[in-house]
Formats: sequence, C-alpha cells, structure tokens
Amino acid sequence: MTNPNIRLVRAAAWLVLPFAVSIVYAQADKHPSTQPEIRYQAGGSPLATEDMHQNVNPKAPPMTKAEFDKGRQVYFERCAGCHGVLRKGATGKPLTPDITMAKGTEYLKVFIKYGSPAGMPNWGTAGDLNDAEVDLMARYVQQEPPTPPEWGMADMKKTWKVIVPTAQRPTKKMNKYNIDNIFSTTLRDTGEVALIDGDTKKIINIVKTGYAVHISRTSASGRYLYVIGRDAKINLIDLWMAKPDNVAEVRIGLEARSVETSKYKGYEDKYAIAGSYWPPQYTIMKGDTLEPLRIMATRGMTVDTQDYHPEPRVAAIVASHFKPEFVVNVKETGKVLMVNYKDINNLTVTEIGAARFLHDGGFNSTKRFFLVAANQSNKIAVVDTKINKLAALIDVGNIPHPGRGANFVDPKFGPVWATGHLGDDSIAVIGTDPADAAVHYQGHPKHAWKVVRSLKGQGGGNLFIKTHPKSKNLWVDTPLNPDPKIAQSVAVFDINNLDKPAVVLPIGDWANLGEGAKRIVQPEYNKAGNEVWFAVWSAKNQESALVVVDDKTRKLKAVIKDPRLITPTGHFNVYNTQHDIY
Ligand code: DHE
Repeated sequence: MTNPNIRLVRAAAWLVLPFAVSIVYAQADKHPSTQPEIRYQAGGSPLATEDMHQNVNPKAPPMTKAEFDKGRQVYFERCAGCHGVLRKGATGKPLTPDITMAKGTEYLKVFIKYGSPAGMPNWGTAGDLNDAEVDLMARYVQQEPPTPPEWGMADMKKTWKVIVPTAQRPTKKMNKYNIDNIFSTTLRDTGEVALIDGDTKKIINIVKTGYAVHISRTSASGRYLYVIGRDAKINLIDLWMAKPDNVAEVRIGLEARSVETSKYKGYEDKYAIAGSYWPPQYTIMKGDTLEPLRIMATRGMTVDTQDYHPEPRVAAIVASHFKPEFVVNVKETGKVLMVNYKDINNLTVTEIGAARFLHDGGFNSTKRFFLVAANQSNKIAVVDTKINKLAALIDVGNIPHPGRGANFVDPKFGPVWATGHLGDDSIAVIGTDPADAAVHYQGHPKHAWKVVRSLKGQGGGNLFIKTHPKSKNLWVDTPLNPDPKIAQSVAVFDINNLDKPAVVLPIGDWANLGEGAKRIVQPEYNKAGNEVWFAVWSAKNQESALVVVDDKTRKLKAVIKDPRLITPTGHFNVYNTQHDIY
C-alpha cells in the first residue's frame, strides 16, 4: 500500500512546479527538511533557452549537438539552481568533468535515476526523466560545462528603451488614485504585474514586464515602481500617469532577482540598482530612465575558505538610510557589499564578510541594521549600515527565509525581528536593541542579536512572515509545505501573547476557488496597517485570487478575483515598500 505521506504529496502534483513537486515523493520519508528547499530552487532558469557553445572533450562520452542542446536545456531547467551555471557548485555539489568523469556514466545514471540521501532528487523514479533522458543527462554532465554569454554595457544599451521620455511625463499626479495604497502584484507566469487600487480593490492596470517576474520595489518619492523579471528585465512604471504604465525598460543580464532604488536624503529617485544571477554582477542605472551607468562584477573569493568562485549570484539588495549606499548581498561568496553611490565614477565598495549563501532579508525597525539570511548556513547575518561592520552572525533554524522579516515589540524582550524557515516549523525571534549602537535604544541590550524566542509554526515550507507597526498580529505563510492543508492556510500569532499557539486561518477555502494548489503566499499590509493581503497561488490554467483579511478581527474582508489575475505570488504595497515598513 502507498505510504500516506507519499499519497499526500502525489495529490499535490497539480502545483505550479510539477517537476519539483514530484521530487518530494522520494524525499517524503527520508529528508522532510529538504523538500521545500528543493521545490523552491527548482524554479527553472531563463538560461535554458540561451544558445551555448559545445566544447568537445574527447574523453567524455560522445554526444551529438542535438543531444547536447537537450541536455543543456534540462540542466538549466532543473539543475542549475543548485549546482550552478558553470557546474562548479552553488548550494549543491560541483559537477565538473574531473569529478563526473571519474564516477562514470553507469554510476551517474543510478544517481540521477534514484537520487541520494544527501538531497539529490530521484529524477528517474519520480517519473520526470525517462531512462533515455537519464542516460542523456549522465553523459551531459561529463561534458565541458558550456558558458552562457557575458552581458556588458553594449548588450544592455541594445535592450534599453525609454518609452516615455522624462520631458513628456506628467509634472504632477494625473490620476485620482491613492498611490500610497496601490499594490503591485506579481503575475508570475504571464510576465506581468497587476496594479491594484488598495482602497477600491479594483485592478488599475495589468502591466507587461519580464519573464517570471520576481519583485517590485518603490522609489524613495513613491512615484516610480521598479519591477524585475527572472530574465533580468527591469520595467519602470510611473504612478503619476493617468493610467500608470511602463515608461522605461532595460535588460541588465540574462537572469536576475533583485532591484532597488536610492533612498538616502538628497538622492531620492536618482539611481536604481539591479543584481543579476548571470552574469554575476550588479548594475547602477539612472533612476528615472534606467540608463545603465556602471556595471560591477561580483566574481571573487569566498568569505570562509577564500577560494575563487566564478559565479557568485547577487541576492537581496536594499538601500541604506544612513549613507548614500546600496547594500548588495552576494550569495556564493557570503559577502555584503556596501556600494557607495556618492560618486559613481569613483565607486567605493566596503566588503563585509558574513556567511555563505546570502539570500533575502530586511531592516530592523530603526532601519540601521540589515538582517539577512545566509540560508544554507542556517544563520542570520546582521550588518550595521551606519558603521559598515558585521554586528553579529546568529544561528537560527533550518534554512531561514525571512522575505524582509517582521519587526515588532516583544512584551518581554523589546524590539525584535523575526524570520521563519523553509526547512523546519520554527520562527526565530531575534532581539534588535543593542545599547552601544541603537538609534532609538529601548533598554534591552542583553537580548540584542540573540534568538530570544522560538515560536512553533504550522510546519516547514515557510517563505514570508509579516506584521505592521499598528498591528498586534504576526502572520506566517507556509506555501511550500507538502501538506496542501498547511500550504493553503496561514498561522497568526498574537504579539501580546506569544506563549499562546498560533491560530490557523483557512485562507485558501475563503477564496472559494475550484481545483488548484491554492498556495497562500506573502502576507502584505495596506498602508493603514488594518488589512493584510494574501495571494492564493494556483497553476496558470486554474483560478487564483487575492484574499484581504481584516487585521483586527482576523475575518475575511474581500476576495479579489479576475480572469487576469493569473499565478499571483508576491504583492507589494507602495507605501510600505517605499518606507521599508515590515
Ligand atoms: Fe524569490 C525575493 C531569489 C523562488 C517569491 N527571491 C527574493 C530575493 C531573492 C530571491 C534573491 C530577494 C530580492 C531582494 O530583496 O532584493 N526566489 C529566488 C530564487 O533564487 C528562487 C529560490 C528560485 C527561482 O527560481 O527563482 C526563488 N521566489 C521564488 C518563488 O518560487 C516565489 C515564492 C514565487 C515567485 O514569484 O516566483 C518567490 N521572492 C519572492 C517574493 C520576494 C522574493 C515575493 C520578495 C519578498 C519581499 O518581501 O520582499
């Protein structure tokens, strides 16, 4: 008889990432903590469609060009997220020919077909690759890894378009929308964002953006929205237009996840910055046109072993409020770069050593300290953006994933910041009130940079956690939990009674949709802090929705449905994103 765990996960096979989900079958009994992480990383890379040169190694098993191209495509769709573009290892092990050829085709076939206890998915027995494809991939990983093209200034300039020149843009707001309360909702699989009026809950516009669009960020003035796709295309949206829409676009690489805009006094809206996964670099642009100005490479030595890494991806970027600086987090080298944009022709970069695999993070409530997950190291690094030093490295649970985290005042421990985890059900609550350095010191020095509480959530597979300065609720999603009941609901804690267990709200049921994964993603507050919005994320061919909950009563307030709301995932309130309120 089939194991109930396995049946449960099979039932979830209609999820948007069907390939990744099937990995979970084999892992269900052995490595529950790695399931959500594997599903999360197997998101597919836009590099799958890039043509690359085949270098023939006479010692590797022969492959035709057609076989090589197919192997390359499968590799970038399934494997590159963990093993790296150049196969030199990222969060997964290196797969360079010196290693793979020593193992041989037969060994590799078994590995690919059946997986490994260390977390390698069982691509063959899960039904994702047939025997011929397993054989193809076993031979492919013994070839010289092809290198995707670089992407320099000339490539960027070719893709740079100013759709509405600055001189032709409005000089004042030309619409009646309460811009502060607009939400930019990622429509992941259509490559669009939905701009939604937070007051009326009506869609203002559906704006075309990059492929598998990832995040939106707001400029310091609140006028502009920057949206980045996985294909490294940035769209600049002007919220002052009668109907807010694109005014400029550029591709800053071949694959990317992060974009940000200068926020220091005197530099509002002046610069934008985006980091790419490939090529490993970040680009500073003109804030109101996206004209690329400076490109900086991130290739270099790792923080711990001090070995060269050829493709350190750029993860989260935030704008400092204390200096004219961007805080650029480099994943594989584990370094935080404080990029001073005061004189962009003579950039100064302070390199702060943190820990490997920096991913996502946010500021503490005073915005002086930036807390970022070194996810595969199970740590949170704290960077002091006033003195440009590492303030602490804190051990937390299995694969922390804060999004931007949640700031609140713990009744016992004072100001804290919290993160959930992909790999376990804990929520780490960290004290953020150090005596020596605090801007608004509230008297809790001994708890600073310590995990003061560990709350118990619904399970692993958490991605985002949120509260608001006006709220007493702490919301925790679990969209990547293999149990659909957990993925389709959220846990909410009472900040004043954190010893009490969380209450679980069935947001997916409230959306009243038909069949679908209905994964609940990313709590996000409206400007007033009295509503919390959730995406109910189903597959491209199924109905999805946004659910709005009254923060005070925790009751359903509205369900936003529209045939155009296809695969909503992240959603970003203009005001809260502009002011880093979370
Ligand atoms: Fe994200 C933020 C990378 C998969 C939704 N994601 C980020 C950031 C990075 C990142 C580096 C931080 C950006 C910043 O702050 O500047 N995400 C990656 C990946 O590499 C990964 C694991 C695999 C991939 O193939 O992309 C990945 N991310 C996902 C998803 O599957 C999610 C759930 C749905 C989707 O839309 O693709 C997803 N990521 C998000 C969201 C944020 C994000 C909503 C912004 C959170 C915030 O509060 O700011």
